[in-house]
Amino acid sequence: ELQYPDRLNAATELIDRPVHEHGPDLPALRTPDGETWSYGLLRCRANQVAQVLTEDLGLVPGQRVLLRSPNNPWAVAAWLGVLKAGGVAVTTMAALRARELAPIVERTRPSVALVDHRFTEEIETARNSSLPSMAVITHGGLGPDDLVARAAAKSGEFTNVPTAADDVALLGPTSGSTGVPKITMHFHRDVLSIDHTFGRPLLGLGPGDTVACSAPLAFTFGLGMLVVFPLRAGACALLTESATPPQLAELVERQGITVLATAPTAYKAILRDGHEHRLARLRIAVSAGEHLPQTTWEQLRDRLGLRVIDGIGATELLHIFISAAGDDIRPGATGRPLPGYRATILDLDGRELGPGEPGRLAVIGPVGCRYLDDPRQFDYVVDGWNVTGDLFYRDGDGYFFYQARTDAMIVSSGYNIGGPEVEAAIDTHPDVIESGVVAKPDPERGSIVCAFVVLRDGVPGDAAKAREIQDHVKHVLAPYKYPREVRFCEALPRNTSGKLQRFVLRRLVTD
Ligand code: 3SK
Repeated sequence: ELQYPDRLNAATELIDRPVHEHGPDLPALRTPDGETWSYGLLRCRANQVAQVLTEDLGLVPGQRVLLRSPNNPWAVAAWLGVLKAGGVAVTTMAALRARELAPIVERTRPSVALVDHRFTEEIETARNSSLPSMAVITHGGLGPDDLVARAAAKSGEFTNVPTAADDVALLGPTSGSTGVPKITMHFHRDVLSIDHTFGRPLLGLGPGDTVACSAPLAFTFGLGMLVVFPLRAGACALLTESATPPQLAELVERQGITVLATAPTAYKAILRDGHEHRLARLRIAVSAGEHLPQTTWEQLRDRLGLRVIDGIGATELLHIFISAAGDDIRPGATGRPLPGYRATILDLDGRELGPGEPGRLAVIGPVGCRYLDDPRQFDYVVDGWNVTGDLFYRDGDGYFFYQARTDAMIVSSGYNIGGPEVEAAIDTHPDVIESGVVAKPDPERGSIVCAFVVLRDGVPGDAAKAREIQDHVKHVLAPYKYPREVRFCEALPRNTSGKLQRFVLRRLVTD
């Protein structure tokens, strides 16, 4: 059982305490082009952000601040500054379009948005349609109103708001299998508890480590790996705005990375292209976001002696809750629950199933699953147990084995993509009558988004039309959600009450 004091501000533990313990000069953040922020500089910038929020923008504790940026040092300073000011960070991925941002803005009602200056257009569109009163402040731009200029005018000293351990620190939107985002709520103590359950025991980071992770900070996998775990340990994080698998491998070699965290797709691509020698000096490799095939794990072990820490996590529970590491590895299994977590397998009526019987994975632990004002809370959280959309079975020794998703969520290269959301985007194309979207198994990406599309009479379903539909989706939604395969058909399979029979489409893509 983890005990925290009643008054707890996670930012105090993540940046003020490390400066106090290790001094201000240790490197905290680095970028591939050579920028380095020490712990002292990061603390100063975070304090300045907190001052700008409270003094210039009138933020009061409990108000929400939307964050939108690729991974860079100002994004980390903004996140820490919000927590220091007692605000609630609403994290959004830079790739999201106005159509995806608008429901998040509407549901979370932030007073302020701190946005990388290259990513303002879509958030301004969402603001104008959903919450005109939200102030949009850029960072990294040149104007006098930019956060960087405003921060420079502040002293860099700030007394953190003494939030309660159970005050909300973070609102993390999930993709939602129905296309309507659910907004998960996490407390200050939750942010620290993932370090107790995963960071410290499994990574054992220290000031000599530099961590690289391909996940965005807005995905809690990235937040844990690049902010919470390294800062708590006095380690350094390499922040990359984007990196393909070969670029990631090169960075690992060139930047002396000791810990790498990415999705199985990247490990597979690195192995396929023969770049694995670039990972030779890694101390630890972590894989999450999707199922890691046993062959990929074995190839990394055989070629490099690297025993990848595989894990499954969820935005709902902030980070990884089942993992395999060290010698506690059973081939083919995702692993066992981390200390502090319990997991079980349920049938459709919520009854517990025995070893070998596949069913829905349910998890309970120190991080509770809470959705912001959402009746789906009662479907997904039962007696404190988070009932996931993953089909697993367990063996007699308590190892959990992944089988499939149980809902319309598609997990591709570690990204969660709601099938109905992609269908809705395709259906806005003027030549489309309707569409059905399913996951197609893919050796590289785990799954790809495959769309079955019914076109208007007389419109030819050829390669040019498929490309046009793909470009249309990339324009309407975050580009990673586009259907990599488009198949045209006369009609979609529906049951007698008109419901789309996705299982028929799934059969077509797996046969
Ligand atoms: O998808 C996952 O496995 C994951 C891992 C860590 C944190 C969050 C998530 C969703």
